[in-house]
Amino acid sequence: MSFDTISVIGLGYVGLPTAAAFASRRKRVIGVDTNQHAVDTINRGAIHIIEPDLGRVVTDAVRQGLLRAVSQPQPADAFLIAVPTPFQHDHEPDLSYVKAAVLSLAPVLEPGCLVILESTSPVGTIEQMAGWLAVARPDLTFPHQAGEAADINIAYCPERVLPSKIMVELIKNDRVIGGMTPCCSARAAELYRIFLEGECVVTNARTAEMCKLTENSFRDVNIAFANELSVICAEQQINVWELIALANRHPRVNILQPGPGVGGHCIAVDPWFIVAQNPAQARLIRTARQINDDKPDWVVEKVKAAVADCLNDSGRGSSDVIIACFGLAFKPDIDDLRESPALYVTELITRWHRGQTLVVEPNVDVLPTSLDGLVTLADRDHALATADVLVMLVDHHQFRALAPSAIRQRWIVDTRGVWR
Ligand code: SAJ
Repeated sequence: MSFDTISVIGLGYVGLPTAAAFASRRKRVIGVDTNQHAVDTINRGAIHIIEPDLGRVVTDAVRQGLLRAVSQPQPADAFLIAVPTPFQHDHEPDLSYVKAAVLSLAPVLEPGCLVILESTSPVGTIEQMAGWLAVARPDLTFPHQAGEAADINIAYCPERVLPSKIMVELIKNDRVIGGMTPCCSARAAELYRIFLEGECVVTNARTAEMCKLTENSFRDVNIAFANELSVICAEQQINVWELIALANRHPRVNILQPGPGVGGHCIAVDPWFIVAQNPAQARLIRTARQINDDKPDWVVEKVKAAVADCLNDSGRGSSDVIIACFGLAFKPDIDDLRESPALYVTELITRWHRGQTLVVEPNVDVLPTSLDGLVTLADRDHALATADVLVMLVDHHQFRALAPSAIRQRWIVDTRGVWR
């Protein structure tokens, strides 16, 4: 069965670009989202998220009648699920969005349909998903029941795109395809080849699920190594960025960069899925998570020490000291504040600092509610002219571009090595 109509469930940072990519290859695409604002915005040909090049592709697709958004699934030849998989308070994965998406599409499934899960998920989710569908649709057969002869094909094909480069990475990156049977994998590969320039690499569903978790855990562990080095180097009065640059001259050493912690909704979350399923074995992965999660508190201690020095030297009262925090986003040159260590550090500062706190974040116009009334959104030059203590949290290009002569402050906590 060919793929004339493709449905993407979840129109966020992954689902909407994927829907747009299929539509740009002249496929009919039905996007589904429970967020009515997202549905209305997309149907106007606009986008509700910030991502380079996405707006143009969505506008074209909607104008040509190839992409439309709805709030309930409709019949299609293939369904791709790209909904969030956060964790709960105990770090256990929360599959409620995946389950809701699966159950919402069950009524419109027909023999020959392909169902793909793209959301980052713990090992075994695809088998669980097939079980939910089998209960919802006893009139159809699924791969765990009928193997290659099943009415419905199911595969796990994780997304791997980097926010801010999604429209390029979606097309160019290789795609791991984990079908429940070889036939499921073959059909999933056929679907992605509609827009994919990278390779489709076929494996089984469990390996594909673990592969996604492994990629993000690898990065988390490596960032933890850099963050641990930064704490050690502070004790030893060594510049960690110089140290890493020197060590990376070795042909087999490639250390990542320390920062105020690890943010976003992927790298700070996904390793916990491995830990939750393998608590006794995942020792390094858990420790890396803890090292990265502890880093914001360490940064706040450095800010407290800088303010104490400033008070000693200037003889002023603590309420006269102005702190300026540079950056709130979870990484450079984006507006996404989810799980942002920079935001967390700023929140912690406002809990003890008695003086004014300025925030410079060129990518947002409105402060998050957690900072409402506690800080002042300031422009870069005003903050540099008035603040006593500078806290560099996110190396946005506007901050990297600053000449050293623009910075007169003596008290600087630079978590990104920009103003070293
Ligand atoms: N970070 C550092 N030091 C570094 C690199 C990153 O502190 O050297 C921090 C960033 O500042 C940020 C966090 O790590 O707070 C995560 O940023 P990131 O750029 O490493 O990754 P994400 O979360 O934007 O996207 C990741 C990507 N995964 C990998 O690179 C293995 C992306 O390909 C995935 O598709 C995405 O997670 C996802 O959706 O899972």
